[in-house]
Amino acid sequence: MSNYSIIPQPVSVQYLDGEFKCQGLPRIEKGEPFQSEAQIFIEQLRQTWGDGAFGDKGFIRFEQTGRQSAEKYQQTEKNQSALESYCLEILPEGITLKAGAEAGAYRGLQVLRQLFLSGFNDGSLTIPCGKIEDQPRFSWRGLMLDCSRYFYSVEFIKKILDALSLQHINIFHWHLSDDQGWRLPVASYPLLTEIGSKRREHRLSGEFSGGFYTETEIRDIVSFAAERHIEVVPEIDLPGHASAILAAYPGLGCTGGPYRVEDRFGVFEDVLCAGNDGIFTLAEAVFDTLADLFPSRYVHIGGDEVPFIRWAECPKCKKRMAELGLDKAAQLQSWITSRLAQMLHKHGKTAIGWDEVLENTEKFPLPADMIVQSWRGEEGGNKATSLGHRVIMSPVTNGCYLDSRAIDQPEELGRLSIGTITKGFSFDPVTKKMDETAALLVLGGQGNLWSEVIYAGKIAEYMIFPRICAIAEALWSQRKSKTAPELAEFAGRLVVHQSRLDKLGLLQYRGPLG
Ligand code: TNX
Repeated sequence: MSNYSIIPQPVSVQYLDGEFKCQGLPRIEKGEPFQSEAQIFIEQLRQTWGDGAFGDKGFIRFEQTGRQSAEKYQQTEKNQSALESYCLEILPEGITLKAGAEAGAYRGLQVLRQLFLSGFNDGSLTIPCGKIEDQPRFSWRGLMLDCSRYFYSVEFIKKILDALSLQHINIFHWHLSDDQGWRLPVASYPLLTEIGSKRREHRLSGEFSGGFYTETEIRDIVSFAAERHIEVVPEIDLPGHASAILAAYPGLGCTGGPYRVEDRFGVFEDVLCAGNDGIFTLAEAVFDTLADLFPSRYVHIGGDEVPFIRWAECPKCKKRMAELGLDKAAQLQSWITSRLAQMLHKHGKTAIGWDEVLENTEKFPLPADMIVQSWRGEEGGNKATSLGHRVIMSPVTNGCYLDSRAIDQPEELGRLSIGTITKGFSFDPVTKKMDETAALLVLGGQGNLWSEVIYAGKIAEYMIFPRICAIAEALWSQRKSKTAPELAEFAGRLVVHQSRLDKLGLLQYRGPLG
């Protein structure tokens, strides 16, 4: 190893003379601070190399520099990046990790894990000496995993979360409902999981398949993620993409059904009936459950791809429109969005919605604190920030859609569009149209993996890795210029990094960067 080849690129890397060398993996200092982070780090090393790999020499020491309390930095997301800053000093006599807070210690340890993954060979560790100082550009660096179109096991989700944290991904956006399956147990609505979690699977000759996560499993995932300083943001998609809800409770639709948990993919005309108060009773029960299970400050309420045709023809929806003084059925969506956001306020949560929530808001403007996730391009982000909303950028046009093909070849896995590694590397969540004020409203961005054709976890790995590495670099690294030599430099680091990901047992795309 002649250079570190860290992904995402740290703020500053300074090489020093000499090497840190030891037989076996180095021992780690016991005692405060950062014990929980150290413990996870040891488990990660053990996972890769087994118990026998630890030697009795070498040393990693932790230092806490001027404690940064989360409370102090809570006011703005920008300042939160200070909580994730760290400094690593690698000298011949030992390694020192300095951080002000636990999150920073974890990020620093993941960089060390990267250096171990490439520097530990044949039972001995060699790392060039140097000093790394680092902190993130954005506080929101996410991956969305669609667990509705296909259901993934708890073990698989943990594997992915652990691997994501190697590149400092800190948000797991968990898509828990869609037309093809409902994954959240809600005590007062048992049919959501009894009926809504299973669908016909044509790949298995029409057998019913699916599943849901139990409360215990959800808490397990949330705490597994929290130990890795990843926040889990649940999404329940309302009022569209709701076939699974309607199959369970047909009275919540405009026509009364019959409905089925969809076994096809696309956008369906049957959505929750805007004239039926029962949809808010259901939402309240869902939000109660989410508030109990997820400590996150945020709940994603979806809002994408809602056809208005049923509302336009439904007597109950027409009555609602008249009561509210609306001129078109589409405006019912913004009414629903603002009610849901207010309901979440009572739980102390902030709503996030896909960029469609910006539309038809003439009568019911979006609640000021609502966060918009731009996906159809950058326009949603531009418009939302111009209205003063915070945004999460994950435009399909900029390499953020991991269900797209990594290269434009018919043999490649994926669908709908092309999302190359180069595009992900070049992605900047702050668009050219945003001024300085708008830029301050950009929390960060995400890679999104929709799973219509991702029927196995192994395929999901291939779609996520290594594209998420390019996206993580775009979200963490301070560098905004993405010229050809910079891409070539990234490509060099990526070769080294992919061999690390191999050691974690991940199936990866290895074709052209595009
Ligand atoms: C659009 S992105 C959707 C999803 C699909 C995806 C396929 C978004 C908010 N909605 O329902 O799975 O396209 O790329």
